[in-house]
Order: sequence, then structure tokens, then C-alpha cells
Amino acid sequence: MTELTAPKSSVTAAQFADEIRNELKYTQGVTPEQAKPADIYVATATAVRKHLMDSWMKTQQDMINGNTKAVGYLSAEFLMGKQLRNALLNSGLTDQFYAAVKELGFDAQEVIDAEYEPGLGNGGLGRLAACFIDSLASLGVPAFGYGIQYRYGIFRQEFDEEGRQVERPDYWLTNEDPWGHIDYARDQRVNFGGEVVEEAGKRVWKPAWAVRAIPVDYMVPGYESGRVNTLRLWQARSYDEFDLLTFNKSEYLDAVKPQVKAEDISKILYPEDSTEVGKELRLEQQYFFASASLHDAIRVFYGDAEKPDLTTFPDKITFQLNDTHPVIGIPELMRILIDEYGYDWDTAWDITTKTFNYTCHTLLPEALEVWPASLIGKLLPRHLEIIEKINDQFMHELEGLTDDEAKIERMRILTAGENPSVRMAYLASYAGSHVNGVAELHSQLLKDVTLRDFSDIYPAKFTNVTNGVTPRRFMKLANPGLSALITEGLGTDKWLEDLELLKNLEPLAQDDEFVKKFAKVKYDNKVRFADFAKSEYGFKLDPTTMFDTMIKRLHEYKRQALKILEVIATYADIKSGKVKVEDVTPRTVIFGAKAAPGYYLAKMTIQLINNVAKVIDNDPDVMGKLKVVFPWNYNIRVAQMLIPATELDEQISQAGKEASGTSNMKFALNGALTVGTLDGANVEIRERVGADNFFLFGMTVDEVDKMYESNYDPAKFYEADPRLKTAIDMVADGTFSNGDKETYAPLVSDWLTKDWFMTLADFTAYHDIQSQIETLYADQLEWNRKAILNVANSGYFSSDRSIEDYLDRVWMTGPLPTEK
Ligand code: 26M
Repeated sequence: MTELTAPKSSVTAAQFADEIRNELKYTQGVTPEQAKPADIYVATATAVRKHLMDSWMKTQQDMINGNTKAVGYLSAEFLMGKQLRNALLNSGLTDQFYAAVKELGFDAQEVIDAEYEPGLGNGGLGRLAACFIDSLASLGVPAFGYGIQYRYGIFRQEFDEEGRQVERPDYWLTNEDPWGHIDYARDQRVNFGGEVVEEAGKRVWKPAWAVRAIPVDYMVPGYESGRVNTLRLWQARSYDEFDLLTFNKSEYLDAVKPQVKAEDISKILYPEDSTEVGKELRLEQQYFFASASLHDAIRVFYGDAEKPDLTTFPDKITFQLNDTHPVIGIPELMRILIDEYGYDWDTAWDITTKTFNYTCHTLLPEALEVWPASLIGKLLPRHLEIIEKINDQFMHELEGLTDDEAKIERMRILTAGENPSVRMAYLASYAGSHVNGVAELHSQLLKDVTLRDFSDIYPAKFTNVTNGVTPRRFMKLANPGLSALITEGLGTDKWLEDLELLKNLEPLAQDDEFVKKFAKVKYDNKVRFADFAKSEYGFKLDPTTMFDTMIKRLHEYKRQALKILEVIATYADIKSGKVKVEDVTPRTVIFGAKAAPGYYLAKMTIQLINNVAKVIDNDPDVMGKLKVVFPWNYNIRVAQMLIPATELDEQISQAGKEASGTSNMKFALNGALTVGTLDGANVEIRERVGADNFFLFGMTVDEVDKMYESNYDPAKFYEADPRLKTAIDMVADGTFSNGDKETYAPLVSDWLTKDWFMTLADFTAYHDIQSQIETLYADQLEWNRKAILNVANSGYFSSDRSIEDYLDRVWMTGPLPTEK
């Protein structure tokens, strides 16, 4: 770890208050008397940015002038969450902020609330990118995050009267964005369309239209590292080039059409996160940010030199492809090197293959991006030629490596036949230096199944890097109570930089006094969440009940259906008297999930959960025993409130489907116990925290495979478990739809006839584990002991450790040197 640390800022609260006043006056033109919380927020953010400026500039200088290879993290999504408190923490100004704001006569919470959360991501993949750039900066590794500044982030979710999801536009830039600095002078031109012609023996791309890419820079301050990296998000603007011919005919609206189209490119984040959308605009987005970012990196390291020596490019920066979304960057770098800088194919290929690495985040075959060659040809004709040539070279190379013709055929990047398409994961696996999955099990399945042929031929490329989360945001900021207790228990706060130190909490799990303090922190967090849920959503939560949480995108494979069916069955058990009211462990079941707008069954599941919640809430028979709430518009802010308040965490996906999961790590680090399957990173969490401290249930990957082979029939499971039958019958008979039997018919029919993710097959096991959970919960001291053991043994799941693994296994670089 780097020696260079930013000591807690020496600025006093009074000085910081003056800085805020100064910004109010000279940047915003308001007096402290006129100021509203939103003004104080902007002034504070502006002041904090100035504090970071020297470190930011120095980090860039050290990167450009030194010999440390930088990292370029190419990602279509960065789900950053609010910035203010994180920036204050990392610039050592937190205490000064609270005191200064008080001095100015404002409520700090209102100032913090004035920031609008940027939702520039769908879920796990986008949040991982945000954790990774935090860790890169905290470790002092020079890095750029490169992505898109969407005008509209992930939709704002509302529920209508019937409990259905309604999507509202998320116009997050309605107010000032004090963190983003638009750098007009460092724009890039991104070309599209047209044709390729032969000129003097060379293939020359004559594009038909172009978009101006303008970088918006966000500072990424490291924690105690003295380093500040850059998140560079591109905004699409049009060039001021009217179609003069049309314009002269005074057809104004037609003349501005291309301009409007250009600006559409960065307008919206696609809310689908698994099924292939295959939309032209999406490919435009991908090329837009990949191309701008590669040109930007060349400019950063070589200036505007006309003939730079780009054979050194892979020594300057290594690019990580966050899933297939930026993979079009591979043929783009080939094109830049060959067409713009005159390198021959082999040299360009050598540079390109040394430059890129690829992370896969899925196991669902339908989520692997495949683009029709015709679409690529229309939008990027030169790139299609290059991809064809890469494919030819690849086929040729394979012929030298294997005699298995079927295998060679299976591995085609460009598929054969009438309507060929380009498999982006294959392109990345061939052209990239390294390919990694995001948890042990996932990486193994990639090698054995999804990318098996590639791993057979290029075994050395494949590796694993288990995901991680940043303890700064998800412990220190989200859970100040637990953080203080950990610091007290360990006698140091160094754990925030070296999370494995949490291991030293282990003996304290046997110290009843400590366990009671821990329980108190958890209880206070539950009260805090209950207060928040009251004011934000109007929910009445009882903090003495077990808080049982399932937060993640709504997907069939994640099996929110399994949870809600168990809730329904429990409800029926209480109603029928099968379970005595006094034997019930009172639970508050909390869901948070957005469904892709076009995902029919996922949206229907949301509707079902909302209506189960309503029916239970209106039923005096279960009052105080069972409650279901579904806070709408789950986002990072809600996560930061809810995770610390949770006691039981649901990670119940079908084995072999969740690549990793990252909320499972956040929960363990915040002292929740997990009920989960052997899927994704659950496997590693359980290994570390100990089987006794984890509620395992359900089929394994092998059992799942066998069940598919034996022609899985969900109806058998429906018939075999009376509780399951009752629950499904209640959904079917209109109990949760005012008697209407049609409302959930498609869902019920899917369960009984398809149930692709085997919710029904795992139902009985999921119910059986509940009595273990409840028995342990009845003994609060034992429960909390186990919760502490989860915290103590989860230090591995810091994103700092993930980044160190990437540095060692993939990027082969490290921190900038520090001055002694
Ligand atoms: C693709 C094409 C077109 C439009 C959108 C997409 C797309 C966007 C997001 C596809 C997938 C996207 O995200 C997938 C994702 O979040 N995967 C999750 O990644 C996490 C971090 O590695 C893992 O922990 C989760 O298991 C995995 O589901």
C-alpha cells in the first residue's frame, strides 16, 4: 500500500465555512441569508473540489511523467451514488463540514439530501465499476474510468394503484452537477456510417456523419492515499454543421435532424440488463464511448504528436472491458493504429492484444451480446472489415492448434450462414490478454461451459477475480455505528484500508459485552431505517421484528418468486391455525427491485409482491407477525440505509446462475446472516464465515444440471408439497387480485409448466431452513455472535482486494511511487 497519505485536512471548520460563503458569493451569487440547502450543497461541493484539485493534477502529472502503467476501466455503467459524503470523507473534511454547515445555520441532512443521486447504471455491474474506481484511487493506482454521461439514468420506479411498476424518466441533471467538469477543449470526433473505398491500395473509411464527444470529468478521490483519479464520462453533442442545402430550402426541421440524432446517443441508459436488446442506438453508444476513450488515452500519453510510438501504448495503459459492452473498442484500436497512424496489421494486432482484457459478468447465454454483421456494416463499415479479418486470422490460427473442425466452427467470432453476426464475448476472448469471471464458481463455469472451447485452446488467459465492495461507502458512510464499534474493538481505524484486519474481531464474538453492543448498533440501525421508511414511504415498521431483506434486480433466476411464495405459505399457515400465532417469529420482509420495462414476468412478480403486502397489511390475523414492504425506487441511497438494518439477507438464486452477487458481501460486512444457495460468491462467503454461520439450502449446480436432464416437471413439486400448493393456489384463485383469476395467470402457468429456474424444486428446502433461522433468532446472543463472525471473516470481500488481484493477475501494474 502507498505511503503517501492525505492527512485529515488541516482546514478548520471556520475556514471551511468561509470557503462555502466564498463559493456562495463568487460562484453562485447568493448571500448566506438567501441560500437554500441546495445552494449550500453546491457551494460545499465546489469547495471540496478545490481542495482536491492539487492532488488531482499531481496524480495526472505523476501518471504521465512516470513509468507506472495506468488502468483504463471501460464501462457503459458507473453507478456512483451520491458524492458529497464520500468526497468529504476522502478529503478529510467531514467534521469541518458538519460544523461549518451548523455555523451557517443549516441542517446537514438537508444539505446532503439536496444532491440528486446519479443512477448511471442498472445494478451490480455498474456498482462494481464504482467500487473499483474508488479502490484504484485508494490504492494509489493511476486510473481512468471511462463511460457515458447519460442524460437520463435508470428510470425512477413508481407503483400504481394496482401495485404495478411504472417507469418515470430520471432527469438527474435538472439541477446543477457541481462534481462534473465539462472539458470542451478535450473533445473527440466520433464517426459513423458511410462506406469504405480503396484509395492508393488502402482501405479508406468515408463516414457519413459524426458526433462530438465531450468529456465530463469527475474527480475520484482515494481514501487516505493522497491520490485523485478521473472518471471521464462522455456526452454526445452535435457539430454545428447544418445541412446547408436543406437549410437553404428553409426546411429548418429537416436540417437539424442530424443534430438531434447525434445528441440522442448519450440521452438514455438502457434499462435492460440481461436480455439482448440488439438496438442500433445501443451499438452507437458503445462505439461512441469506446472510440472517444481510446483516442483520449492516446492524447493523454502522447499529446498531439503526429507520429507517436504507439508500440509503447500497452506500457502506458491497460484497458479492462467491463463485460462485452465496450468490446467494439478492439476493432476500433486496430483501425486507429492502421488507418490513423499507419501501422501494419501485425504490429497493430500485437499492440491491441496487449492492451485489452475482458471481464465476463454473466452465465446466461441470452445475455452474451451478439450483433448482426449487417448492423455493424451499416454503422461501422470499416470495423466490420476488420472483424472479418480478425475472424479469418483466428480460424487460421485455430487450424494450427486443433484438428477438431466442429470446435473451430463453434468458435467463430463471425458466424457463418446467411445472416452472420458477431459474438462480442468471443471477440474479446480471442483478442484480450486475460479473461476473468467474477467469483470462483463463475470463473470455473466459464471455463467448463460458457467459454469452454476458448479455455481449452488458451488456458493461460483464464483467471478469476472475485468481486468486492468498498468498505468506505458501504461500511464507514452507510453504517457509522458499526464502524465506530469496530474501531473501538480493534483499537484502530486502519481496517478501512486493510479490511482483513476485521479478522481480529473474531475473539470479540465470545465477549458478551461486545456482542450486546453490536446488537444495539443493529437495533439502532433498524430504528433509523424504520424512521426513514416512515418519512419516505409512509411505512410503519416495527424494529423489534426480524428484518429480512431481498434487494437486487428483478429476475426469474434470482427467484424473488421463491421468497414471496414462502411468505404466502407462511401467511396461510397462520391463517389456517396450522402454525400458532405465538410460535411465529415476527418478520418484516423487505423487497427492493426494479424490473426491465419490457420484462413481463418480472413486472408481474412486482405486482404480486405489492399485492401480497397489501393483503397481509389489511389482515388483523397476522398483525405484528408478518409484514411485507416494497420501498419503490430502490437505489444506492436506500441500500446504504437498508443494508446496515438487515438481519437476514436473501441470496436465493438458482445455483449456477448468479455470476457473483455483491450485495451478499455488503450484507455480511454489515452483520447480516445470509440464507442462500451455493451460487456465485455465496460459496466463498460461506467458506470464509463458516458453514455454521450461513443458512445454506437448495440444489447444487450438479443437481440442477441433472434435473434439467431428467426433464424437470414443476407440477410434481406442486403436488408434493401442500404448503407450496396452497401458496400457488392462492395466487391463482385471486386472493391477491380482488378475486380476479386472470391477473397472475401467466405467472402461475409459468410456474406449473416451465419454471426454468426451478423455484418449485427448491421450495421445500427453502422452507425447511426457516425453522433453523427462527430457532437461532430466538437466541439473540447467539445470532449476534454469528453476525459478528460474518463481519470478522468478510474482509476478503473488499474491492481493494479485488483490485490487488487484478493488479497481480491481469493488469501487471501497481501504485504510483510515493515521495519519501
Ligand atoms: C447489455 C446490452 C444492452 C443493454 C444493456 C446490457 C446490460 C447492462 C447491464 C447487460 C448486463 C448488465 O449488467 C449485468 C450485471 O449487473 N451483472 C451482474 O454483475 C455483477 C458484478 O460482477 C455480479 O455480481 C452479478 O452476479 C451479475 O448479475
